[in-house]
Amino acid sequence: MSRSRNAAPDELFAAARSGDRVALARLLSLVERGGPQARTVAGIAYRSGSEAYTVGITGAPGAGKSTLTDRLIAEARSHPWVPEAAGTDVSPDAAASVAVLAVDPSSPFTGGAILGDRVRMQSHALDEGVFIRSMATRGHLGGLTLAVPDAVRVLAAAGLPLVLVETVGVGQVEVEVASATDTTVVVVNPGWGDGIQANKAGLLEIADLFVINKSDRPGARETRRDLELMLDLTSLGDWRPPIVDTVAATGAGVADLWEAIGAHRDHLRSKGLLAALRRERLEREFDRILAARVADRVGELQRRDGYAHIAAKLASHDIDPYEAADSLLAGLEPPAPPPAGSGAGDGG
Ligand SMILES: Nc1nc2c(ncn2[C@@H]2O[C@H](COP(=O)(O)OP(=O)(O)OP(=O)(O)O)[C@@H](O)[C@H]2O)c(=O)[nH]1
Ligand SMILES: [Mg+2]
Repeated sequence: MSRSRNAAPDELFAAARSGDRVALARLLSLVERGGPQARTVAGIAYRSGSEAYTVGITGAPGAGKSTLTDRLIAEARSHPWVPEAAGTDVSPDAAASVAVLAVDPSSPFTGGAILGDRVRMQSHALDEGVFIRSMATRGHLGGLTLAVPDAVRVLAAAGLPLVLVETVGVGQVEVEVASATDTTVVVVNPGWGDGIQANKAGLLEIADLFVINKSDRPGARETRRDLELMLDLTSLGDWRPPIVDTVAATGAGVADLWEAIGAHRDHLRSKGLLAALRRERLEREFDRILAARVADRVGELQRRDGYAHIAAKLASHDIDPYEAADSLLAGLEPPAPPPAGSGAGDGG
């Protein structure tokens, strides 16, 4: 156990692939913490080329996401999928495992909500094939929107074929995290206007599937009607998000939900859409990293001595704000290439 404390990342990966959960937890902690070690770990995971199928579960606080996730774990364990591409050194146990990432973008530290999530998923505490991990923002550049894909790739590289990502809340970051999955499940509750709230929060656009959880309460039919109406008004591709009624508290409807998730996965796979979707996602991730890097560089420029000089010239009306920005940004540009014939070229 204490062995993983000082182990190098590739040793940790080897251990994680053979089923060592302490090693896996350590890898995820490294990713979450950010910094050079996170980069090393994320790099190894990325280059392994391993992919896990990801299912995002999102919706308003208290909608029943964790209870539902707990039920989905049971479904996934009793009807495991064939892994996409587990490595040869992955133990069979790992290949039939399920990982859960409980993500709370709103709280910088592991707080009450996540503790509650853990409690709600306690029924799998003794199942070696279930790996539950909560994630909050730490030092990761670009926050959780970037840390979650890294974490997913670490899980995939460890041989886990399926990752359920529960995100708490309905803000922009949550929507981004939740939609960065292969299948996105949006959970709503019965009651007047819940479907409309989901629409307002931007959840309608990201949903591959709707769940009306707590259908034991009145209003489920009206909520379904609202959602259908809104879907009618949305321009959809060749996938119309199905709406599944569940009572996560009892497990009713959860088998249908698992089936619907599988149907969406089959749809993506059969049309070659899955590869395209992942590629698009990767490009977005690249753009985000780029934007975060540039923002870092801008901050750096603002802290330089030259900044005060430019600001002073701006204040005395010697330069206008655009010129001020341009002269600061000039520091971002790469050094000019050597003039032709200087001998520093590629020879020839
Ligand atoms: N009546 C009823 N209650 C439910 C159902 N599913 C969950 N609950 C209850 O709803 C409450 C919230 O459930 P959670 O699973 O924690 O909801 P959540 O969406 O994960 O909540 P946050 O993570 O805090 O956003 C709990 O008290 C559950 O027992 C259901 O189908 N019917
Ligand atoms: Mg929860």
